[in-house]
Amino acid sequence: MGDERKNENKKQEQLEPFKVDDAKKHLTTNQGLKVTNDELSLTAGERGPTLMEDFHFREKMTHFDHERIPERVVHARGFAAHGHFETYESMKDITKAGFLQKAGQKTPVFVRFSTVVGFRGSADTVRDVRGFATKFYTEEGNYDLVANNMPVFFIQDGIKFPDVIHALKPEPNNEIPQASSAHDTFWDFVANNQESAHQVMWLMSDRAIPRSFRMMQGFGIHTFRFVNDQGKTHFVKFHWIPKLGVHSLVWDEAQKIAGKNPDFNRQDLYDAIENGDFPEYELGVQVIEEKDEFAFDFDILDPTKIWPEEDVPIQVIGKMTLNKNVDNFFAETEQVAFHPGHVVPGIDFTNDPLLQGRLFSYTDTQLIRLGGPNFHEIPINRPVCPFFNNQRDGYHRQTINKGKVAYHNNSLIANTPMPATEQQGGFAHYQEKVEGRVIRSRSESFNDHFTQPKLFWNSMTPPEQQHIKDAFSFEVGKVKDRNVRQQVVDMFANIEHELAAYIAEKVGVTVPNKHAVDNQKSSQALSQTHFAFSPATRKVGVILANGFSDQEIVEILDQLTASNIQYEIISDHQGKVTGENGTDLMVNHTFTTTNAVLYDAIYAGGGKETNQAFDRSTTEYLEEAFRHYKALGATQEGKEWLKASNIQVGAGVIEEKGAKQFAARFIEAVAAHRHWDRVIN
Ligand code: HDD
Repeated sequence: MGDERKNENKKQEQLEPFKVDDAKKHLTTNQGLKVTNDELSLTAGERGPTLMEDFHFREKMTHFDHERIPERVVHARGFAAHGHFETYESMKDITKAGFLQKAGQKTPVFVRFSTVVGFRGSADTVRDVRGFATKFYTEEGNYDLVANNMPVFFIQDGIKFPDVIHALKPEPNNEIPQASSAHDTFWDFVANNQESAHQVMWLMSDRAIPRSFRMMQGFGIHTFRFVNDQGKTHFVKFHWIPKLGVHSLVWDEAQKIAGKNPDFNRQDLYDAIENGDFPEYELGVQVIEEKDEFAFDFDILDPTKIWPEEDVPIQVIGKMTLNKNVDNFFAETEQVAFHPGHVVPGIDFTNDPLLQGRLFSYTDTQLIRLGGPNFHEIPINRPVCPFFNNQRDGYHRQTINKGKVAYHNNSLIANTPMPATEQQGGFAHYQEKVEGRVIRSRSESFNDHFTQPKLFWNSMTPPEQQHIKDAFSFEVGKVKDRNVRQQVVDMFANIEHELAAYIAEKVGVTVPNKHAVDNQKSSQALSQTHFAFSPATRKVGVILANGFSDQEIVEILDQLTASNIQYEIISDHQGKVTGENGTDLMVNHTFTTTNAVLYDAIYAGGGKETNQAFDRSTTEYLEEAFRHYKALGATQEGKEWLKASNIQVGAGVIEEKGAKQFAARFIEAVAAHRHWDRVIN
């Protein structure tokens, strides 16, 4: 256990010497010279010109002028945290990866979540794929699992990545719209690149508007290989499964949050970690034996396909816990450099043409973004194990390699640093036999673009299907070119006629003939209802006015805390609210500094001292939360507010007598996440 504890903290220990605390120190230049004044430039006379010899001014200004680096070309907006991964049981049988050999083994990790399309300063809650990139700092070098929160991708070949991203990003003539796929070029791309169908179904689903980074899955997407110490390989897909379940916002709410708090998802992750509510994700693998490579009715190398869990079950092999926020956003979150080609012995690639394309792109992008070939020396990117080779020099080199030999082979230092054998931990690429002509062509086995999107559609519950219909209607409805709208509807008629007909009607184009692919199968695991539901770490807005009934409220709030629900007290003024028997509670927000969309549920606790403005704000909060299918609770005067909002009890609207009974039912309603059976007029 001692050793494991040591490993768990190894990255933090490595980062420590790089940290600087400026508090209570003298201000100096970067050369260490103490300065006497930081507010006035050096001038010739009090009203005279600034002097060139003012090195302090020049240094301060030059550094400022160079503070920005290019944002990532995709996944520009992200948020990251530190943590560790714990292996549940030895995976020795199928992989020799060092960090998967022993139960209880711990490996430090750094995870960056992101949106794909928006610029660095865009909103968190846009409809988009989310990145989920994990760097495992293993004893054998860094292993990066550069994943997304959807299990398939838009394209099948890396060479098309610039095309899909150009279509998806803001249009180049006017740079509109920001962080949105709801525009002509994206949907034109979709209709003319039908391999995108499956990912687009996921993008139109609730998965694209996660409630929290803590409540979304991660998928390695590609088929990788596990290799054991006998050299035997298995095909493998990776899954992250959040312990809190998989939950999403509703679209109207997501759009409003983008204005009310564009940092909604990053704030949620930051706060959870600061509160000690460490997010946890289990790592699962799906494994296919090499002999079964062709046993499926899809090509297992095709990144637009999933392996249905009914056919290939997931085996859970470990758990990741995120338990530390970064100390400095730029140094850590912005400078971290992931790469799907960062592998360790025991994990290898396949011929998935998308993966092969990625293997080029990631180093290349860091060279421009981080300004040279030494980005591996930036503290967040360094492996925790030592590294030695004959690479030298380049911008911002930190390592001071001693000696005069920087080549191989040599005799001066006994031909070192020397390659390792596999037994010594050297990485040997899997010796796959390959042959073929040099061609630009794709296997026919990649050509079925509609059977699996239909499986996804079949697997959705009715509310999830309705959300997909609405999302398509919104997005395609934003497309100005009628011809593109028609092409999209015609394309999705290949998957589900009911869906296509619905969109056609909404976006004003012709309903296509029925010609959907024939697939009746469904997979329960694709629906978000398949995952955990829990009240833990949910956020409840509690509306109180002066004169609330002390005893009841205090008991209910205690019950919320006991279920690890976070609550904030909302009133019409800051400071405190006082109960009828003199209990003071601190107000967290006024009606104007927060908003109903920022909570999972609203509890109208009551209070006697209200006025018309108070009542109007309360009604707005309750109606908004009701429209977004959230749990609502009311006690005492709160019941009057509910009545004034014309909200009926039932379907997640709780009005129970007695603090204990109320709290129990309300907490249950919060855990349910949303109440889809509610009728909204
Ligand atoms: Fe990528 C970043 C995930 C296909 C090229 N990608 C990036 C990030 C994630 C992914 C999570 C952000 C990493 C971070 O937080 O710093 N990308 C994926 C997944 C893909 C995928 C799951 C499909 C399975 N990507 C993909 C292709 C290419 C790229 C096909 C190019 C051929 N991706 C990049 C990039 C980025 C990147 C341009 C931009 C910033 C970076 O690499 O570091 O190289």
